[in-house]
This record gives sequence, structure tokens and C-alpha cells, in this order.
Amino acid sequence: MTKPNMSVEIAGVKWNNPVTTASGTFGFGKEYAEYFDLGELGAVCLKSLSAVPRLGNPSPRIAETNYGILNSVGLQNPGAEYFLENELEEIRKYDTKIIANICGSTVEDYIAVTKILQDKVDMLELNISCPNVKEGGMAFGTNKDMVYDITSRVKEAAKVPLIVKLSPNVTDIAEIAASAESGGADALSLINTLLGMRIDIKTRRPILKNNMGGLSGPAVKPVAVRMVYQVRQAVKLPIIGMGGISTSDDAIEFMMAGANAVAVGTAGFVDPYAWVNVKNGIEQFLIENNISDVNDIVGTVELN
Ligand code: RRO
Repeated sequence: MTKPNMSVEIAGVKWNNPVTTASGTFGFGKEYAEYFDLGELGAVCLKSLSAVPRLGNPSPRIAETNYGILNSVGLQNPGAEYFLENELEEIRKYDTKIIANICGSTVEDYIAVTKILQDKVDMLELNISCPNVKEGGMAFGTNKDMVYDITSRVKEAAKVPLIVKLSPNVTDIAEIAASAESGGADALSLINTLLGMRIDIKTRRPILKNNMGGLSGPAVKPVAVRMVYQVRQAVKLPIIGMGGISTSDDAIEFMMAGANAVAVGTAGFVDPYAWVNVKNGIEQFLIENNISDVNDIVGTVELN
């Protein structure tokens, strides 16, 4: 069989393949360029950026869990202007699409960072799902009216396609997804991390200085697959699925649930080649199953 088609189109942007990075697990990319050609990935999604630099939360801000990690990084980043001046040129050398994840404490902050970054990157990912900042962050993503409001206001300011990243810390993800769609989102990504907590039984104190943090890694995968499936039933938008993907089999599960593309995150901390291995494994699966186009597996799950 000739090589299958691996390219996908997400909100009019052509990716060479359906694999990207989960924001916050890949920095601004250059640390990983020594391991592989970033052009191997359909897109790179970068650590969340705000209009002004942020120091993040006090340490410890990472705690290991069974089959996952909790983080309370707290949006540490050097600010969007620093990124444009010092980081962007390096990643632009690669044949991959660049997604900037944006965050803030108020709607005005989100609009400010959108105005700084837009048209310098290929897509924007609106982060209304960070569990670790006191104001903004997850608060925006857990109320359907706020999701509609922030999506429509950022969309008005954005000159490139807008992906809205959803929080799993909600009762009805389909309702939130529908609000983002009505607000003008061009695509959705899900899931961000699940709010969690660990306690040191000797000190009786939470391990994270921030007390709580976001859970990611293989432990969250079934929750994420279920949510991608529910969102696929609720909206027409392209979906970037993520949450505990470590292998190509995991990625294919997400695509069968309805994801048009997938992001690998926490698995990259275990193996820096995880992103490329997932991409190659998807291609191998297509060859072995005589499927000529990766888009043909999207949403093909058949319920019992
Ligand atoms: O920086 C963080 O603490 C963080 C962010 Br912005 C996010 O969206 N999700 C997460 O688990 N951590």
C-alpha cells in the first residue's frame, strides 16, 4: 500500500499530521529540537502566555501520583512580547504549525495577549481551563455564559483561527462546548487537567504548596475519551483530543471517539520521543489496517 494520508485540516489550517503537543509540556519547543525535528509534528502548542510576565506559584508545584502527575505551575511565563522577541524565530524554522496558548485573569488580559500574538502564530488556543490561578483561568471555563462571552470577545480580536481549550472540571462538558461553538470558536481542544490534591500523611499538609493542582497523565485518559465522545456528539467543530495519551493506540482511541487531531503531553516527560512515536504508530496502524486516510478513523466508534 502507498503511504496513507496523514494530513488533517483544523479550522482551515493544514497540519502535516494529526499530532501536536499539549500546552505546558513542551515549553516553547527548543528544548525538544535536540531530540527530533519539530517538523515531524503537525503542530506545536506552546506553554501558556499572558500579556505580562508571571512568576507562577511557589514550590513544590509538581507531585507524582499513580499513573499521573499533579501540577500547580500557576502560569509561569515570560510574557508574550518576550516570546515574540526571543523564542518565535527558532521554532519558525520548522515545517510545523505554531499554536500559542493564551491566558489571563480578566477578559481584557486575554484580549491584550491576543493582540500581541495574533498573525505571528498560526492558531491561538484560548485557555479558559487552567486550574491553578486564583482569578480567571478555570473560572471562565466552567460557566457556559462566561464561555460564550470570553470566546466571542477574543474571537472578535483574533486574526487567526481560535481553538477553545475546555476544562474537564464541569458537570456537562457538552453544554460548555456548545457555548464555545456559539461564541465563535473555530475548534475545541480537551481536556485540560482535572483538579486534584495529595496530602503528606506525616505533616498532614498538601504536597503542593498551592494545596491543589491539575492531574494529567494516563490516569485521566478514560475521562478524556468520554468527554471527547460527548463533545463530538454536541458540536460540529474540529476537536483536538488529549488527556493521558502515551501511545499511538491511545491516540487512535481519541480519534475513534471523535478527535480530528491529538495532543501528547505528560508522556513526553517520560520519553521525549513520545510525540514522534505516537505519530509513527498512527501511520503504522493505518498501513496495517489498509486505511488510506487518517481522517477516515475519526468518530468511527460504534456503541454497544
Ligand atoms: O500553569 C499551570 O499551572 C497550568 C495551566 Br496554565 C493549565 O492550563 N493547566 C495546568 O494543568 N497547569
